Amino acid sequence: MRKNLAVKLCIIGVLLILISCNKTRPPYDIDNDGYIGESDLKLITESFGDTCIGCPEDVNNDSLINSTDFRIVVGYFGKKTEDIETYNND
Ligand SMILES: [Ca+2]
Ligand SMILES: [Ca+2]
Repeated sequence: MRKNLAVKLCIIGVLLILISCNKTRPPYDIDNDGYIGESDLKLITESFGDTCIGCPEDVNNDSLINSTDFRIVVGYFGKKTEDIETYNND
């Protein structure tokens, strides 16, 4: 009986982990603080002109940190990530 309960709790735990792992921050919340603001723009400015694969400052994922990334973040400036939309890893 206890073994069945443990198995059920384990399955529920795995499902909760899978659901929570499928949601990620929006790419324009660079510092992942839940808010699109000055700190995100500052991070882009500090890396402006750099080439980088997988860097959070490369918002549009083209391996270059430039004005395109800056404009995308400016477009969401002042918003909370929870108010924008939910992103999936798919
Ligand atoms: Ca932020
Ligand atoms: Ca870019």
